[in-house]
Amino acid sequence: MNPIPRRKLITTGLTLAAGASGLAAAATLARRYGLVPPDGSGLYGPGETLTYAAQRLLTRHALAREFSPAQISKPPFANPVRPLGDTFQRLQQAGFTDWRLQVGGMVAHPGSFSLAEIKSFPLSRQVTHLACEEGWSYIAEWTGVRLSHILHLSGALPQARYVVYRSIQSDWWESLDMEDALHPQTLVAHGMNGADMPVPFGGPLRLRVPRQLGYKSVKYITSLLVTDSLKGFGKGLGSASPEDGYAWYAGI
Ligand SMILES: Nc1nc2c(c(=O)[nH]1)N[C@H]1C(S)=C(S)[C@@H](COP(=O)(O)O)O[C@H]1N2
Ligand SMILES: [Mo]
Repeated sequence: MNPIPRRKLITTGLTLAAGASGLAAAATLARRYGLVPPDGSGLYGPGETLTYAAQRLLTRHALAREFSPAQISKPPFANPVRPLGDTFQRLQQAGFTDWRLQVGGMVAHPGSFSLAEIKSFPLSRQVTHLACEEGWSYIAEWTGVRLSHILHLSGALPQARYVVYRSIQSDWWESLDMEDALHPQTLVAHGMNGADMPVPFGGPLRLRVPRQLGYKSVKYITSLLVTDSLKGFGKGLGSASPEDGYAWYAGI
């Protein structure tokens, strides 16, 4: 079956339902096609569902815009980062040689990678825009390995639906559906503007998700967990963001 007409059909259905009988009807339709985000219930649930479902149907495989090196912002803006704590400082003093990225959950080969291993993996680069929901943004060059490469190496199982990622800052955690996790521009980034990732920007290791708002690009990542359900994580809304009133899906 050719998926495109079907996708058009469903999207048209969603739009018509939203127009004719409100968001709740559109959400019911989205549910039927398995296009409900983890924060798709509750007060803002129908709106979140419509956004997510429409994006997934319309912008599949779309790439975030890439810029030329001449467009890189100087100096790039960095959000102020809270003090990172003793464990981080110890790792930093040792040049991050002991920094590891754990990979677990629904993978054939759970384990961990050192920073050096991650740096030895095939390098991707992109000049993209990072936008904070609070209004500031900048363009930078990011280098790193595709998240998809790490997921393939680890043998992510076919039942996988989401990847949860955590930071050494334990209150920052996020997740992506497999479409964004396997997206070619989604990187485990260790470099920025031609140098190692600076600490204020998330060094030594940061997830970079250029198709979503800045808060999905979590800094200081320490683990990836592959799962088929987000129910067991935090309040079950998919990440820390919806617990603070932000959307789980922050597509731009
Ligand atoms: N670990 C961690 N990751 C984080 C944050 C943070 O405070 N801690 N802030 C997030 C938010 S809200 C944004 S907008 C971006 C900001 O990235 P920047 O400092 O490169 O501008 O990082 C995101 N990742
Ligand atoms: Mo942000």
